[in-house]
Amino acid sequence: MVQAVVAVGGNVGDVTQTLRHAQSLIEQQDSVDDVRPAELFRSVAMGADAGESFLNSAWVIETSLEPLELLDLLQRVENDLGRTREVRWGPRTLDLDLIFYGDEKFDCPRLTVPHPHCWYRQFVLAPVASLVPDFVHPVFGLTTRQLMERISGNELPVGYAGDLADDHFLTELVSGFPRVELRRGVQTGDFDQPEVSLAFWFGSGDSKPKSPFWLHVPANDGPQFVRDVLTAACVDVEPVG
Ligand code: A4P
Ligand code: MG
Repeated sequence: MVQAVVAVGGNVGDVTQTLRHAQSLIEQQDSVDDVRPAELFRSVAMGADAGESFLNSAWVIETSLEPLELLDLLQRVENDLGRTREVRWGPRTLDLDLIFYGDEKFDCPRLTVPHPHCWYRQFVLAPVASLVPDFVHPVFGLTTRQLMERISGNELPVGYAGDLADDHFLTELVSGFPRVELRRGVQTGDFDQPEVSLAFWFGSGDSKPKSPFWLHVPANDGPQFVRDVLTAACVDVEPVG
């Protein structure tokens, strides 16, 4: 048996009910021993077309399924419970993302584990850290609680660099995010210090520093990408009482 961690959420219909239903479908599988859910959190939607606010939570699943078999199961349950895929990051009844599969690292076209975007998203980290606070992220070497603390303090230090980095553009953009403290000219090694929580690389992906905390900003959708990451990192999620 492996302990897998799944981030769950939705923003269409009765999400609490959909999540309960999804959990029961997973629990019915012979290959699943146990599903342990976190409490629910409400979060501002990340993504220009994402719609209303989300309810997010997480599950710890004890399973004998291999990683791709588990992904198949999660996608089957998403589809059975009315998930459609018209818009990337669009509104959804149910999203089930595999965050951790034990402490394995896995990368193929259909599946990357640990989930490559989990580390800057409060709507993933808050429920995951409430379930498995001492679990160590296999790539970052930090516990889920430490990852949550990195982005949820009073200030969020954000670095940026790269040959296309534009000070004016970033200063304007982050003005909507009061917790952000901009640090320019950041170097890869700065991530070994606690001074920078996340950093954007503007320019070719080939020249991007290798540290996993760097986010490569896509040339065609830069402003929206930065806004989405900052929304996920800085806008606090609220437990639903
Ligand atoms: N895939 C690769 N790795 C994984 C993984 N670890 N877990 C592939 C799950 N799927 C993985 O996903 C697209 C493809 O990613 C799949 O075919 C799978 O093979 P999808 O579920 O079909 O589409 P998606 O959900 O739109 O994409 P994705 O990347 O899962 O979106 P995100 O990153 O989950 O963003 N705002 C708030 N507040 N709360 C949210 O939960 N979620 C999203 C979706 C946007 N805004 C949100 C929230
Ligand atoms: Mg998904």
